[in-house]
Parts: sequence; C-alpha cells; structure tokens
Amino acid sequence: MIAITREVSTSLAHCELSFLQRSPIDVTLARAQHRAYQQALEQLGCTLVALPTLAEMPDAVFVEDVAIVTDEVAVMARTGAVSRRGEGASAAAALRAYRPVRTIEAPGTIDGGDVLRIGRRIFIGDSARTNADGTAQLTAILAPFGYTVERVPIRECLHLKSAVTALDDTRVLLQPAWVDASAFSDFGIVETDPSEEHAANVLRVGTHVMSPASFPRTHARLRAAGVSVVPVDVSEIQRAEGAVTCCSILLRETA
Ligand code: CIR
Repeated sequence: MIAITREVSTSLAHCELSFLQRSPIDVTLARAQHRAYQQALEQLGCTLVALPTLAEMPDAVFVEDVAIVTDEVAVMARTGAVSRRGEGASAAAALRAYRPVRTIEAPGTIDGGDVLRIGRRIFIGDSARTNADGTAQLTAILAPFGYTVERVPIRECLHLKSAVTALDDTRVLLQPAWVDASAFSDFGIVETDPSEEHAANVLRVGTHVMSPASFPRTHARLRAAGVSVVPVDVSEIQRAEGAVTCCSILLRETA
C-alpha cells in the first residue's frame, strides 16, 4: 500500500470547525503526533508519500478529503469548504504517478471523508460538504468499473466516516447516534461505546485498524470482536475535527 500524507500546516489552529468548539491546538505536538501516525502506517507495511506543507491552508493535513482513489482511478474532489479548494493540486500531481486522474466539477461538491468504499459498494454521506451533484458525478465516473453508489443520511457530524468506517470487507464500526444502521444491513455491525462519541472513525490497514488512543472502551469492543486495534494519539488532530482516516489516502501500489 501507498499512504499519501501531508505535513501539518503552521496555521492548523485556523482550521474549519463545524460541530466542535475551538480549543487551543499545539502545532508542535500535532506534528509529533502526525509523525507517529506516519510511522504507524509504515510499520503496518505502507510506503509513505509525504506531500509538502501548505502553510496557508490550515486543513491541508486532512488529505483524505481531496481525492477518492480506487484501484482504477483517482477522482479529485471539489471540497465542500471553499477554504479547502486549493489543497488538491499538489495531491493530484502526486496521484498521477499511480492512477489516471479525473475531477469533480462545479457545482458538484464532495469531501473524501464522506466516501466509504467496501469492496465494490460505495457509501456517500449526505452531509453539508457533499451535494447530490458531486455524488452523481462520482457515481458516473465509477460505474464503468462496477461500483455501485448509495447515498446515506447522517446527522450531527461532519462526514459519513465520522459515523461509520469499515473494519474489514464484512463488518463496520458504527456510531448509532449519527447514522442509521439500516444502510449497512448487509454487514456485521460493531457499535461504538456510547461514552465515546467520535470513536467510529478507524483506518483499516490490511488486517489491522488504526484508531485514536482516546477511545479505550470502543477498543475493548473491537478486540472482543477479534479486531486488531492499533491505537495512535491524535489529540491535536481531533481538536481540528479530524481523526485517523482523514490524514492519509491509501492506495494499492499496483492496481
Ligand atoms: C474540516 O472541517 O474540513 C477539517 N477541519 C477537518 C476535516 C476532517 N476530515 C476528515 O475527517 N475526512
């Protein structure tokens, strides 16, 4: 696997926030935590591609949002937050080395954080960041490769992957307060612990899932379900309304 990441911007404290109150962010600590996150990806077998910092773009570390990558194609998003639309160009340049690159055009918007792929099924969050036109464009680009797209309502959270992520090809981790389980009736469901609101965002890497260290109760549920959990401390990223999927784009090296 290739893991595309982007270094933390000095301006991270000026990030977009939708559902969180602003709290002070220690950028030095954020960089150290991000480095540990990158190292964890390497230890799980990923080859790291680190894109350069975009100092003036506070949210650029959340590289997941700017592209949706399958084995066949990379689709550059048009992010829902206008402040983030400059982040994609250098990511597109990097992705061209691995995939043909397509682009979501106006008036479509989509954030990669709203796109959950499990096998050939793609779930797209009906969020403030991703509109019906963006969903339709992505559907049209991916249909020839055999992907089906399902739009999923979410509530009280930023992205679909704030509310649900894949544990493997047959199971998801889901926060029932933010998304109905009905869209995932074909999958086994592990629910997050009720005391850990933000715990549904885990990053599947091979047979492991990376998860923020701050969710021990959900980790216990996952381990009881036989899931191998790799905790990483991402406290400063969490203050910026990010978690673990958002800091990388994972793609198979040879499609
Ligand atoms: C934003 O609001 O766009 C950033 N502060 C956080 C983005 C997190 N992205 C993600 O989880 N995919």
